Amino acid sequence: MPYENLRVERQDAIARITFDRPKVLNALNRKTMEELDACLDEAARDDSVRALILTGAGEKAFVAGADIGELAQRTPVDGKEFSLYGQSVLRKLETIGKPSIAAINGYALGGGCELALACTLRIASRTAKLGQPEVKLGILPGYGGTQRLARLCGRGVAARLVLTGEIISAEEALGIGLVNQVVEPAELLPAAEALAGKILANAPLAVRYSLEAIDRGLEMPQEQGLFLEATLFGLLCATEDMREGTRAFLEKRAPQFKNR
Ligand code: CO8
Repeated sequence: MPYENLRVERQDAIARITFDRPKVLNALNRKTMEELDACLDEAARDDSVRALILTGAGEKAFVAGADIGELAQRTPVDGKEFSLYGQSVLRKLETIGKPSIAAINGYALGGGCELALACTLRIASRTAKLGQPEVKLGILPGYGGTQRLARLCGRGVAARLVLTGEIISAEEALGIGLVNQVVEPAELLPAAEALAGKILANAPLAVRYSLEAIDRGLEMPQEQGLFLEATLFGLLCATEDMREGTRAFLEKRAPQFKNR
């Protein structure tokens, strides 16, 4: 489906979603969130899509946040509604059952940083800048930033970035675990594709349930998370791909996974 503010391209099993409003540094307006919502539904339905890469159009920004022009008009009631809606779209991305990689090519601020946080993994260009500057606008990160940043990088890091609104470099983001890897700008998309390729070489159901165990497990006490892990482990023992993966190892050959 063609979108106004997103570009979606396919490369084999990878769908690349590019946020494409370069005049406003790819800021997220309502239309863009609705398009992302629809695009994720499409990706979820399409079994041939097995990984997502999210990036920004142009050289300057991944996504510079929610659209401040729209934000300025929010009332208390629709501000809450819009925050909940955006959270639900990012939760859809997080729980789609397919790994997503944020290829952060420039500014990832506010809602843009929160978008990256909802992805499974994050690779940044050396020139990228990240931060949660919402407090400078009199708001707080309303797309899950206070929750995901604290879970990913710890309470101290979240408090520092959210309360100061400070914008940090890709290298610093790497140091605090906010991104997984930093590469030269020209290497960003190839690195994201290579990372997706490494995941796609593995048994699809094993990848899917691993993601589920990590994501749902984080919401549970460890005892229950361990039980979930064992249950999903047992489920994978019933798959053809588990037989194939273990047999291929013992026969010293590459496995042929079938997503069954
Ligand atoms: N929204 C709308 N327009 C934007 C945004 C944005 N987030 N960011 C940049 N733009 C526009 C600028 O207004 C400018 O437009 P114009 O050319 O018409 O003047 C154009 O993009 C280029 O930007 P700059 O000229 O400012 O470029 P600089 O290189 O000087 O600066 C910065 C780049 C540092 C990225 C700067 O643009 C900036 O600070 N942008 C805003 C960053 C920000 O505060 N982001 C957080 C927004 S709040 C948020 O994301 C909340 C999420 C939760 C929402 C909850 C539910 C509603």
